[in-house]
Amino acid sequence: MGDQMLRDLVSQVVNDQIKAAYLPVERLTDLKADILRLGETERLNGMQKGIINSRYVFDFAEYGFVPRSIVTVAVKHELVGMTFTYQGKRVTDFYCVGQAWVKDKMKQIFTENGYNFEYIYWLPQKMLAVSSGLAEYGRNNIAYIDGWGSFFELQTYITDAPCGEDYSFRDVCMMEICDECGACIKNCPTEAIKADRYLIDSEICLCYMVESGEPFPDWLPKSIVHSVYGCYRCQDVCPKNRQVLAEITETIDFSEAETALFLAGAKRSDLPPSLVEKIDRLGMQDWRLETMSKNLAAMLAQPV
Ligand code: B12
Repeated sequence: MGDQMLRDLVSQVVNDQIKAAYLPVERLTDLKADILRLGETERLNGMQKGIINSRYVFDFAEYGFVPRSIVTVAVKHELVGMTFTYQGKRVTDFYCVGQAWVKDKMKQIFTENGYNFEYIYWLPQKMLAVSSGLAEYGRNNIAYIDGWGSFFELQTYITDAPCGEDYSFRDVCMMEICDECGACIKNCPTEAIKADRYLIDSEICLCYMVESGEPFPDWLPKSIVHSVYGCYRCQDVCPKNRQVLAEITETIDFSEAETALFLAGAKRSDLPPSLVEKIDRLGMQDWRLETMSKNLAAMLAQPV
């Protein structure tokens, strides 16, 4: 009865853009052991040690209920092209648009049925997605779903709704195609993806520098910055993403005046309504606007 109930509740949000998988919370203990073992057997950088030892949540006491299941949800990204024009130059990019309503809707459904339900970002999301059968790792250390490529958000929740026995759990695995391909390794602009290990060197991954509010480090050639949002170099050469990237149909053009506002570091409250409408279409969060200026400046400084 219980496990059917959990599935029924989650199925209210599942559609062709949203997939879900479930695990009993005890399975997280198995994953935790694997993760902590990593700390002993792998050369982890400071970021990875910090995540494994201090960020990942394995103790749920603060949530005020005893969780019985973990629900992992994958929400397909809609890819929307963007162009920025400034002083005669035009640079292109794209944005991964999410579906902001999913988290609130899930919480509402579970709460209305008498269960506790909490979203937790700091769970090992890719590992949960892969071990529950929702996704597979790619060589670039992000997760892939057949037909969606790597363009989706992972969401992880705990609930006291029981999971039952009808779930799948497997060892983490990488897509077979990655054994021979190596395209992401070759195309990584900072050589963060290593041929001899599945973990990337996350501290030199361009995304990290692009997403950070800090100025670019001196060693980083600004000419490799190509996105206001992160880095796509390992994803845009991936054969598993070819189809999804070919399907981009909508593009939002930011005019000279709008691009100038971004370059000046304007906050949301400084933007005219027509521009707010565009960034809301993309679901661009405020912290993205904070890093926009430095990233756009680097993109626009490149020769045409
Ligand atoms: C820190 C972080 C980053 C860092 C470091 C990423 C990294 N790959 O190391 C930076 C800032 C660089 C980053 C970049 C990006 N990120 Co990020 N990031 C995270 C975050 C917060 C934690 C991931 C992490 O570093 N965990 C610690 C490490 C040690 O764990 P791990 O990488 O999973 O490694 C495990 C495996 O190696 C596994 N393992 C053990 N044995 C074996 C054996 C085999 C064979 C394999 C394959 C694995 C394996 O055990 C390890 C421990 O869990 C997650 C959210 C979350 N809560 O999980 C999002 C997340 C992974 N990021 C996400 C995204 C979208 C991105 C970007 C694509 C954003 C962008 N467009 O620029 C890029 C992709 C860059 C890349 N190639 O990874 C998504 C990924 C969705 C997906 N399709 O997988 C996530 C899940 C956020 C979300 N909620 O959607 N990210």
